[in-house]
Amino acid sequence: MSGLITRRGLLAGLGYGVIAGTTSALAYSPSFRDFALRGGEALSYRTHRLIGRNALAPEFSEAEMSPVFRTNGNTMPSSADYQRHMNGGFADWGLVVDGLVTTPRTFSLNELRSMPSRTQITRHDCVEGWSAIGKWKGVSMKTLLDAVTLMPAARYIVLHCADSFGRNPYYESIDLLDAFHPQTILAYDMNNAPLSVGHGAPIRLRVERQLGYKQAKYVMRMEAVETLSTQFGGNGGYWEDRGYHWYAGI
Ligand SMILES: Nc1nc2c(c(=O)[nH]1)N[C@H]1C(S)=C(S)[C@@H](COP(=O)(O)O)O[C@H]1N2
Ligand SMILES: [Mo]
Repeated sequence: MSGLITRRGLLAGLGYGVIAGTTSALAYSPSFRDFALRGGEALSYRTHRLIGRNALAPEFSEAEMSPVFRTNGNTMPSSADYQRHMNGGFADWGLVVDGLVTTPRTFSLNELRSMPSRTQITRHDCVEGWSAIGKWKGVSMKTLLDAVTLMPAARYIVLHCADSFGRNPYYESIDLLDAFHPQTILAYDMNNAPLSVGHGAPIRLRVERQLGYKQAKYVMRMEAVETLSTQFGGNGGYWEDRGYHWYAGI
């Protein structure tokens, strides 16, 4: 127990305060934001990986939850497929888990909801300079990956989303340390209610040691891959393909 507290204190001292402070106060300027993210990436990636796979992001109490949690980015995927699922209450929607796995599977929303769940109250930090504390309930990514069995070559999990900016789909990716981290969940509830469309229905990623743009909404498919270089722009995410850093540690 004291070991955990020490590691968490170290994480807070080394990475969290520095980067969270820069992103909230000064990140409005695009050039400073770039600088902050690039400087922060190396520091936090090293810190997280040195401290270990299980260091936890801070969790908060019910009383600390933000009265308003704004939406950002896309808030209504326009594809016909998504609209059809949305209008049907996601009743015949399914999360595809495939790629470098031995038994690819599709999980219905009811299946996801009947699996063991995790609930966490965490702070979301957007590089545009706002934060909010919210409560998330969902299934651990580990539970899903254990159900399909990763092949030895798998190194990253790519999250394919239903929405796009123009012709470019939103997507994200994380490495296996974050994929198996205890706070990495596919959330279907937010603040005690089913996830709204604005916040990413039917499920969205929560990967709590990283910034807002990693928290992929409208996740339709999880693909295990060996390399990110062959996906879309090759940098591991929609924003990463436009210059943001792949490891957005806080
Ligand atoms: N699919 C998808 N996921 C996304 C985005 C998006 O536009 N599309 N925006 C990202 C950004 S920049 C932020 S800050 C958060 C916003 O989540 P919220 O709308 O629940 O506040 O979602 C992230 N995940
Ligand atoms: Mo963001």
